[in-house]
Amino acid sequence: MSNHFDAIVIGAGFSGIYMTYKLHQDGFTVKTLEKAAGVGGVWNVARYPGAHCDSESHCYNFMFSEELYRKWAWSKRFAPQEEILRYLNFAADELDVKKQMQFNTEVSSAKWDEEKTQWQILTSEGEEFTATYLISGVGCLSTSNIPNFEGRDNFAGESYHTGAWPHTPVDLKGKRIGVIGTGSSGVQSIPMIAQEAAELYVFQRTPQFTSPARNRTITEEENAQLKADYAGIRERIVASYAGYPYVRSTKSAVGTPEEERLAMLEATWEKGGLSFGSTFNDIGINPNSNDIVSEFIRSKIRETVKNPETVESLLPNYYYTTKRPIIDTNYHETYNKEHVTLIDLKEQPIVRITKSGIQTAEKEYSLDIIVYATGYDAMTGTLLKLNIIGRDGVTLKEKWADGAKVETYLGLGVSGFPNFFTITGPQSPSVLTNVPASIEQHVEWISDCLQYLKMNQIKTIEPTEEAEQQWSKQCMDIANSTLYTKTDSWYTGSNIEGKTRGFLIYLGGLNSYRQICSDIAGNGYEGYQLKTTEAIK
Ligand code: N01
Repeated sequence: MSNHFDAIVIGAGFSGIYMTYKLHQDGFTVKTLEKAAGVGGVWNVARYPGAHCDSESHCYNFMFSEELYRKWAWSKRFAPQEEILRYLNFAADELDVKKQMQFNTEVSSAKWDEEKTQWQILTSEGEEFTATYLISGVGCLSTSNIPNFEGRDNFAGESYHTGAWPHTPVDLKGKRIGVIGTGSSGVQSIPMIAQEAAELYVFQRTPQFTSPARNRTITEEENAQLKADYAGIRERIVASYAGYPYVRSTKSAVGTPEEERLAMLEATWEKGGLSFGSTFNDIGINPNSNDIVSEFIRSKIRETVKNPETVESLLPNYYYTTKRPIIDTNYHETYNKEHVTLIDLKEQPIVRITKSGIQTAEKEYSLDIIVYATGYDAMTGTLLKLNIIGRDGVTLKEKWADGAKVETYLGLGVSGFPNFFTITGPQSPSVLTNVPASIEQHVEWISDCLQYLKMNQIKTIEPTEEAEQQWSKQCMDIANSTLYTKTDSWYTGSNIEGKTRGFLIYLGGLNSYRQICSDIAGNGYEGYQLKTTEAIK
């Protein structure tokens, strides 16, 4: 059997499933390679206790097919991991894409062959594939980050990373458990772990802003309404700034009188979900507006947490939303439990991991289990691990100089890497949107592009360096006009030791981005070099 395909897709999450389907529908031969044993991407591996999505379930799914949308009903406002994984299996089966997928297959390198104008893809298992197009669907948050604590391997108990949780049950009952990290994964898992643990120690470096999820069951009646409103929801998603079917606030926090402002904040707090962060339209750009909302959340934390010392340590002091906003269920309430202790790493940093637990500057905490909720090498980590080698033998790692200068065109392609596409790549709106909405836009744009190339007998497509530099500058200029770049976070890469600080997300809005991408395509793929077979000869 030939191992040559029109396209090799890497990853079988939301991106890989839809890309595979589109390519197959459009008559391209496609093979999708997935490291894990099944579809699901991050939802197949981040199985930690309490793992839920923070986008509302009715819009955290494929919207391109009304039939698919109508066939699936979510049980909860915010779906748990296992239900999302079931959904992705359902979608892959309905779209009949598993036949094109090969699981348990990790890409170890992909090299551009200039002479044959194709990619040569090798897997860890020693298989070789060739393909005209290489399409990455590896996601932005799929390479776990475990900080290099001294003595990490000496721990005699069990340790787990939230993003690589075992597929078999982990017995937490009656155990002494330490959780390091209080981002989304920590905040979701801590209340659940507390229900099982005999003693729970939370090792917190930075206190986080979180607002209530207020998760609940979706009634049959609501589901029927959501199904009936398919066209409306889709239209609102497509028109929206962030890929959600909600109308953006038009009110400024500083510009709204105090009484009205408080009432608005109370109302969105009660409503729950990520829309709390959008109560006003200037939280992300105006420090004074941000302070108002930040102080409102701090007041809620003060009201909730009883221990005065603990509460002080839990009060965040960065600009709200400049770290990924978190929604929670009983997170701060958990610190009122007798057996839960917060360890403020600003006061007593971790010195090392010992055989029996975690040694801080003050004392050793004896533990049976350590949970690393320490996040991901986001945006570029997984792409770089693929060992992609472009024209003239230049690797993506060299091109991006170990993160010093990550430049892409639209977050969709990289100069020097012909016929290579990245779904929700760095410098696209990606993680600052409802990600499936961004994925659909990218997959459809790539599909249209490949059809255009086929129709016009174009052999290779590649961004020009100039277009790439301009796009990267535009991304950075927009980011610098906001408060996002003022905080250390995985958005800026500062969570990874040695990674150069930047900001690899296009913040101009998914709606504007859609327009830019479609104008570029409409202008014959402006900013790209297109070469026909004749030109290559
Ligand atoms: O990771 P994070 P995450 N010593 O990077 C701490 C998505 N997601 O897995 O803030 C001590 O946010 C670090 O501290 P600090 C979502 O987009 C979505 O929680 O850097 N602590 C921080 O507290 C999310 O944003 C969902 O000072 C260390 C934590 O570890 C993204 O994934 C659910 C440390 C890491 O937080 C990542 O979330 C889960 C060290 N050396 C995830 N290094 C939903 O849909 C790091 N930390 C709801």
